[in-house]
Amino acid sequence: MTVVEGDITRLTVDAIVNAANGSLLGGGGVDGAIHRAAGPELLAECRALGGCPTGEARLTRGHKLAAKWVIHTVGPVWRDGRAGEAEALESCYRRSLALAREAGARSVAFPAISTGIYGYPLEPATQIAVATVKADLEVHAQPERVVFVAFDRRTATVYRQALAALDRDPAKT
Ligand code: AR6
Repeated sequence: MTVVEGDITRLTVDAIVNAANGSLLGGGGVDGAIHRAAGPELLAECRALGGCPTGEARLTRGHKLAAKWVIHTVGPVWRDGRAGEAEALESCYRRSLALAREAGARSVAFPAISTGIYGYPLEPATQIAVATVKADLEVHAQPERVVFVAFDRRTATVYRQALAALDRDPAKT
């Protein structure tokens, strides 16, 4: 697991994860950036999927992206933390990794799902991201590489601290 600061659409990995909405028909944030970079064929492929429930994920091709696959997952909208947000967010990471594996993706890049427009507080969302991915990688041989893509400095710092804490005290998560 590594942290990269930048634009997920520029990464050369087998699969990138999109923080989508339930319609899968595009939106703002990272979703908008991925659709712009992949081209209109991505939207056409998404239309045929008929949407995706919160906490689940769907696979498409990457079209004009360097990544071969896009895994669209629908994170929870933050309400008060007692509406199942944590379970839904954990499920996004687990379902995305399972789809990546089915597709044979050896490297996967995740944005900080739900922490933008959907308002999930960054620190707890980051804990869920790193702990869920770590647990998955411990029991599966693939993917071999997971990159957390931070779009801004603060997000990168929080991710780096969370990974460093895992290294210091692996039993905690
Ligand atoms: N590369 C990497 N990360 C990015 C990029 C990028 N190009 N652009 C934004 N981020 P958000 P959400 C970061 O709002 O909270 C859409 O309209 C961003 O800074 O993209 O899950 C969908 O259609 C933040 O850290 O996703 C949904 O309606 C993180 O990606 C809704 O937004 C997630 O922010 C989903 O909201």
